Amino acid sequence: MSEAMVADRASEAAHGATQHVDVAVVGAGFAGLYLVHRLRKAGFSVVAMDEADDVGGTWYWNRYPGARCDIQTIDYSYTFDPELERAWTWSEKYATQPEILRYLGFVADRYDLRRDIRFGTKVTSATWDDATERWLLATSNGADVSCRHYIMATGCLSAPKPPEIEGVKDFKGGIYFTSRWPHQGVDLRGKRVAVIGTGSSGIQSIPLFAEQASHLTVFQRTPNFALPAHNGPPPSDRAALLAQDRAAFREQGRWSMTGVPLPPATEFSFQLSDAERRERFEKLWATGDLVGMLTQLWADQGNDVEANALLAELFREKIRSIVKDPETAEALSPTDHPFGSKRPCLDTNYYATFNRPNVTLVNLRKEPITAITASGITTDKRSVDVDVIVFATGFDAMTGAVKAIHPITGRGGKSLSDVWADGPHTYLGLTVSGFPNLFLITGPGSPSVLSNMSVSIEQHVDFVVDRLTALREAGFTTMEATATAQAGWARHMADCAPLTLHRLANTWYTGANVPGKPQGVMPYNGGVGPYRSICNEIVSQGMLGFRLTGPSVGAQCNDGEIVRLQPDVRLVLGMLAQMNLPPIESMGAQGARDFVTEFNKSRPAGRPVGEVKDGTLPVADGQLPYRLYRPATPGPHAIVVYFHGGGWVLGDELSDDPFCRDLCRRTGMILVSVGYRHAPEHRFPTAAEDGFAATRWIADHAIELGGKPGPVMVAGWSAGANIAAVTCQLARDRGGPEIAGQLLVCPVTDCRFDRPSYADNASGYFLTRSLMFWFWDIYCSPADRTDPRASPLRGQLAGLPPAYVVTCEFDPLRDEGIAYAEAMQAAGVPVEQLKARGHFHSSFVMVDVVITSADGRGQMANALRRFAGLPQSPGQDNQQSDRTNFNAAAS
Ligand code: N01
Repeated sequence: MSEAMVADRASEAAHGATQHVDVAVVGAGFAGLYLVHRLRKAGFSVVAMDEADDVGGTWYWNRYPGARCDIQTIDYSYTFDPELERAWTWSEKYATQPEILRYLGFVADRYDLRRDIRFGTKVTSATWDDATERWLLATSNGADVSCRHYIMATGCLSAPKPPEIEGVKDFKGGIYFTSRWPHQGVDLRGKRVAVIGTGSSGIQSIPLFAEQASHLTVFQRTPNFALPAHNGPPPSDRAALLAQDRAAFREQGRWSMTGVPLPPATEFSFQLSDAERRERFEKLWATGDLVGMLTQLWADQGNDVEANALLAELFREKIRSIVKDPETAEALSPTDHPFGSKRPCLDTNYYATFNRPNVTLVNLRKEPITAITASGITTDKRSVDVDVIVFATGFDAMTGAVKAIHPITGRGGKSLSDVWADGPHTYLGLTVSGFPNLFLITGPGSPSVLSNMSVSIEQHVDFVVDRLTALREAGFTTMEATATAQAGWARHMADCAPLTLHRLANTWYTGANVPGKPQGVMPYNGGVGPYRSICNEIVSQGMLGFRLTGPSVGAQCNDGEIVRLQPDVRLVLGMLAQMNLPPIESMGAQGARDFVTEFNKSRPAGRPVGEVKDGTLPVADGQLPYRLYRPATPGPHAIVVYFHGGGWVLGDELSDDPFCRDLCRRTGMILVSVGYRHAPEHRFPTAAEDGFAATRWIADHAIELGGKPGPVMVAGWSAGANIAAVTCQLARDRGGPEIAGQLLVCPVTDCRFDRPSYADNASGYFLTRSLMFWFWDIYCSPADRTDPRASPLRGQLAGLPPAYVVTCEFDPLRDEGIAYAEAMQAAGVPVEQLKARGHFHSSFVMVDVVITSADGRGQMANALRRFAGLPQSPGQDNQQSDRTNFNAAAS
């Protein structure tokens, strides 16, 4: 932009005439600065506004003693310009607030950004004008602004939360908020100081307050997990990695789950001994790496309550070893939330501070604050007189940062506050249906605060500026998320919930810290890399979910949902696609078997059960191997006879090992996985007859196997479910054994291939139509296929045992599974169905890989227990019950 234009704009602002720009930005922090830089480079006229007197955003306001970042500064930096990276060197592993502020000032100077920023200026309202297709902004200082696009770079933690305690105004001493710390600092020497709040701000500042105050009283409602930062110079190993290949290092961060290039742990908690787990923990404790502690101990630490409880206990041990007074140590030990579900803190001497004679901890769980008085703070057990109260009570996070700033009125006079009355609704955390040309940088529904913010900010800014540029080139003037896309994103966010334990804590992530705020996990927990790939896919699919309009080009709307798969299924399928495997059917039977054996070696080992025992059982013309899984609980147990998947050609009694272990643990029953014989060596009806014979033998030898005598259950997956279904028909017709119930997971039930699921899911979901053709060809000649022992849907269905039928949306076998369930029901068989949305054929057997299928396996386990006449197992049926499991694991 020419100097003359800048001068014009400045004079417009000064004289109160409306300032016309292409893009207006609120905020001059990390996001706002990069926006101004990129928009300008792309040729847009831009103005940014910030209430503060200078750049910095959150780092301008949060100047309390001890304020630092908690992502290593090597990662918490801009990466868009290698020259900038070379021009700035951080002095510490976790930089202090003054250094970060200096960095942002340096960036502003380097790119001459301040000339397009109006400081000391608040936007007081924003209104969309349909006629001009522009946003009109009223400001607190100088000219109003008219802009085509309006971008909120307001940060996630910029609206401080009120203290919500009676009597604050009566207090005669000094009151300070960590989030609005006076620029000139506060002299606490010799003062009696109270701090309310023990989140990151409290935990960082308390040790420094304690060094100055004559006495410090810490009022703690919820103890938090804190890890020593061990601050110092940036670690040489990571600096060397960066120096070695800066571009690769940064790219790895962009595609990682957290925005930090650290490989996640691959071994599971149950694969490590106590000593190994402790060693890993001690190493990270000594390193002081928060992201490492959150991701690198064991693979299930972030999504499994029991695995997480092991880690939480190691933290509590540390607290007990540092804090001398046992009662104080206990009060400081978090037990009400899993580690990582609330933002853990990085500290310097936090726990040791409570050994100082001038520091007292007041546990508000035992003695709540009743009031703030003229002289101090009163709980229901004591009054503490103080000279200063520091509120480290946090923020109205994510939505407060957008809503609290000013009224935003979109299309048709709709207010954003009304639209968000029951919680934030967004598409990608970036746009809101009904609010054209409005963008939220790192808004609710994007990885934002669950990631390295600098990486997420750059990704959002790049996405927005690239889209605005493409829009301009194509002649479009508006861009708006559709209602369908937005609803789909909400569903995808809900689908992501089981991937982490954030839903189990009452935190600012969920809105629970603000009384009356609607609750739900607000940031996207599906990972930075996956989120980036979704954004890219939106573009490659012609701006899926956006309506674009322009005066000369009309309207374009490619409506739809961007992610219909479960989030982890999407990742698994993406990885399989990247492997570029030849079709399994091209490998030949033995080649395919070898492939499956090799492939299974890389999956997570199954979880421990009481006992695993191999044996053989007789059938008419030979012996079949089996593997028995016994629960750790005292027997005798009910027995489930299990048939593995593999299209009657592949697999064996070990090939569904993790699934069998999981069902054994969840049901508390014995699983006997049968090694029935395969085609082409043994074609139809060998597998079917083996299944029946094995079930009869197992039922007859239940007591020998340590099981309960009486009816057994049968279960199977895919072709194994076909055998289970056939076994139930044969047992009914051949005088037993008695079967109490059948669990059929993605069963093959018919030899017809013209149901819609065969067309819908013909390829791309691992089990393909052509693979099914191949299986059928190897197993069974066309003439035999209508035999109910091959196609149980064609058999008599009355009088079969109760069934639980599981089908997956993205599976060629979906419709025949549903058809079998419906036909059995029509024949009077009690049937329950689980139609698994977003899942594929292998979802339920990929234990500890497809995390979102765990809930379904819990439901299957409860179905088996119902068949056996056993009470329902608590904590199996839905995610809510994770709370119950968490409480059990924590106690
Ligand atoms: O705020 P918080 P914060 N009576 O909400 C307590 C980032 N950050 O400013 O947990 C009594 O975490 C509240 O108790 P409870 C970081 O992402 C980063 O500390 O609601 N107590 C809690 O203990 C962080 O997570 C850094 O029961 C009351 C505390 O106040 C986020 O900002 C540094 C209360 C608030 O903790 C927010 O951190 C600082 C009441 N009425 C912040 N109301 C870095 O290191 C609230 N509390 C980068």
